[in-house]
Amino acid sequence: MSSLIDSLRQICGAEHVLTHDDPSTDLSAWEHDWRKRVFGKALAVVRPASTAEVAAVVKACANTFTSIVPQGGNTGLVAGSVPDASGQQIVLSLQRMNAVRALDPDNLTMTVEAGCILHNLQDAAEKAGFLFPLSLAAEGSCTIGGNLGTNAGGTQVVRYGNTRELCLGLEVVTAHGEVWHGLTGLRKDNTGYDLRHLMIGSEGTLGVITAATMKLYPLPAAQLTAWAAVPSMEAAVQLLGLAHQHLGAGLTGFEVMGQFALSLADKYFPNLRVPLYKETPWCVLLENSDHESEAHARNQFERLLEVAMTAGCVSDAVVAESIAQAKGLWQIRESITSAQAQEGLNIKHDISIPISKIPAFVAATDALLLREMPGVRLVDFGHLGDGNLHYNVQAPEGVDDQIFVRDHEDKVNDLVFESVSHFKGSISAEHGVGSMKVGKLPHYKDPVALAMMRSIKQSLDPQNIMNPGRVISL
Ligand code: FAD
Ligand code: 2HG
Ligand code: ZN
Repeated sequence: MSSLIDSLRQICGAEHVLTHDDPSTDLSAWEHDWRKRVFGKALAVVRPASTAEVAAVVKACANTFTSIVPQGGNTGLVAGSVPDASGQQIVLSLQRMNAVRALDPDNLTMTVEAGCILHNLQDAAEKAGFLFPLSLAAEGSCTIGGNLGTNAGGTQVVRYGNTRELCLGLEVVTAHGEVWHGLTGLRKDNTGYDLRHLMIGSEGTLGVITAATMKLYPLPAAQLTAWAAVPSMEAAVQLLGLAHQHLGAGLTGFEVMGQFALSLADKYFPNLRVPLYKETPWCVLLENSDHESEAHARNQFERLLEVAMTAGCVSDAVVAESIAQAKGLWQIRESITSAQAQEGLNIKHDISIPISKIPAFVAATDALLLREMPGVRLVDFGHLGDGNLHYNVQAPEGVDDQIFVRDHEDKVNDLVFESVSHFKGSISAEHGVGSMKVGKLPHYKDPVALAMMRSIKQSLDPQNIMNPGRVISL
């Protein structure tokens, strides 16, 4: 192996190939996942600075049958970006590849390297007078390469789609170390299979994304945020329908949050002052982006809330009066993951269900879990506008969280996934499969689809060196 490490050092520079041989180097940040569920051991952490270096690293690994775990910001929630415990896998960190290569205002695109932090891309777009709409709570540390690798969703999908919908072209290093130059920036291209869509969401199992051409949008003239108390999940779905009807393409966010999820935000972030949640089972956060004016947006919002209150699907509501207030409301929504982690280890699900079936799914699954495991606490929240719920399960009050997760994770997953399957949903709407759901996929994915996935993996990565054991087991 030392000859591989020597080659990697020649390719990237010795200071960018970190190993355990040097006792003063701490690799742990690259070796465990964000939630600290998985602690692996890397053969080396390799930090290339260019596409040519990535290609040379992959070639060197292919020559020695060494497997590669691509890593961006390491904020993934399914343990797909950290090495296993063997000490034989290299972590390929894209963090040094963080340049915005070009911004084309007439084509409404920017071409960026995979290691760019999402928040920096939002900033770069805004400085040029545009909106890059991908937005998620991890945006301060996740990278666009990771967003593409997982086809991340976030809070603006209801209007702009997932990362997939925002991507026009890719540059990819294949499992053989060749470079596919696919940064076309074209909105139409029907010259055969769309390999871009194969790579997006493949979680590092088919190749390494080194750069991407992403869509930009005009900045809206005004963005208004409202917070509504709703009496039931049925009412939240009814409000979504009204919001589509009244706001049209202006509806850029529609998030639902259950009372217990908000109580955790209140408990751990009291300065955020969570409104209206104590007297209602659910609250909804809505965003209206308007290309006319703030007054127009406010009028639309007020009319929507008036109609919703008359229909009985909103019991109370506030519309943010300032940008600071709007940011504060979004901060509450985005603090839930962290608040839940502070409450203790929990069992996460990022499921999707046809929106019309979500009320029945929640009622049935809540009842099932509470019957099977009395006292479990359900932290339900998420992107109702996309039919995507974070249906998270926390230990009963007073029960040790680590022991609860150890003893109940499998059973909870089975109960939730069976219910998802009954309601014709998906066991992962946005976080992906990683290593945490790989064993579940054969039960919930169409067998023909799974077989096609397997043959694609075998044909593009015959040595199975790209993030093996993630997404699909061979
Ligand atoms: P990593 O965690 O480093 O990697 C994720 C996967 O992508 C791994 O399988 C990795 O091998 C692969 N990968 C990384 N870079 C590349 C590359 N260049 N080429 C090929 N494969 C690559 N996710 C959502 O979808 N929506 C949310 O709203 C959301 N909110 C979050 C909030 C918090 C607080 C946290 C901690 C996470 C959240 N996530 C969310 C999950 C996570 O942020 C996303 O999955 C994100 O896209 C991961 O980006 P990353 O750069 O951290 O990728
Ligand atoms: C979000 O929507 C993320 O905030 C994280 O997808 C969800 O913590 C979670 O379960
Ligand atoms: Zn989410």
